[in-house]
Amino acid sequence: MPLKRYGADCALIVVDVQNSFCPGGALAVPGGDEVVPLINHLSLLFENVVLTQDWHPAGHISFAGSHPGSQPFQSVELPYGRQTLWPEHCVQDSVGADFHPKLEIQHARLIVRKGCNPLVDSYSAFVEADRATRTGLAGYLQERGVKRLWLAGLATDFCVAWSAIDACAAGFDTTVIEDACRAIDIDGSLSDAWLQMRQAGVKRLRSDEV
Ligand code: VGL
Ligand code: ZN
Repeated sequence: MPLKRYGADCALIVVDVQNSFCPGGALAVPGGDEVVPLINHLSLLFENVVLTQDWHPAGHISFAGSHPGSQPFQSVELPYGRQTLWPEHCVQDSVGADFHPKLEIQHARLIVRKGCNPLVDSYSAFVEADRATRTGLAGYLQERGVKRLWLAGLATDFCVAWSAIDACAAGFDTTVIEDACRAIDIDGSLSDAWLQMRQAGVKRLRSDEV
């Protein structure tokens, strides 16, 4: 294998590049598929790549259809806090949950599936929305000596942002590659997310600076 620019103490986390979040999908992020060639290219710089996969059971609590009388993109109060309701997306074993067919990262080491608890969502690849249940990703990375993370994928203002903020909180030096992400952007969620990421200590780079 040729020497990678980013070695054993670095990892690229590729967040939720799945059909449901790409044009034609149930929760399509505008331009979601545009990140695929760039992420394929970036992945070649990294010895360690982790993929995340939103992976909900049918009838998941984050689906508007699970809350009679409600509509997608509304928010509701749940036992663990406020939850935005979404169209049904990334149902386990469905085409929507598959990775985009052009995503090509044969050397990815680990796939983290999240949002598997029917009663708790998980935007973050590290900690579920109850803010207590951990996915094990931080432990995996720490055991392997990874100290620096770069994030790319979908959506900037939800799963990328929450994962990046939790990565910082877990002690990783964390950078989001902004043009390798696309956002949902509802009610100012994108500018809020960048503000919260900055306050948490997340760095922001363009892919040509990586
Ligand atoms: C996501 C909304 C619901 C994401 C996942 O990947 O950003 N957004 N589930
Ligand atoms: Zn989801």
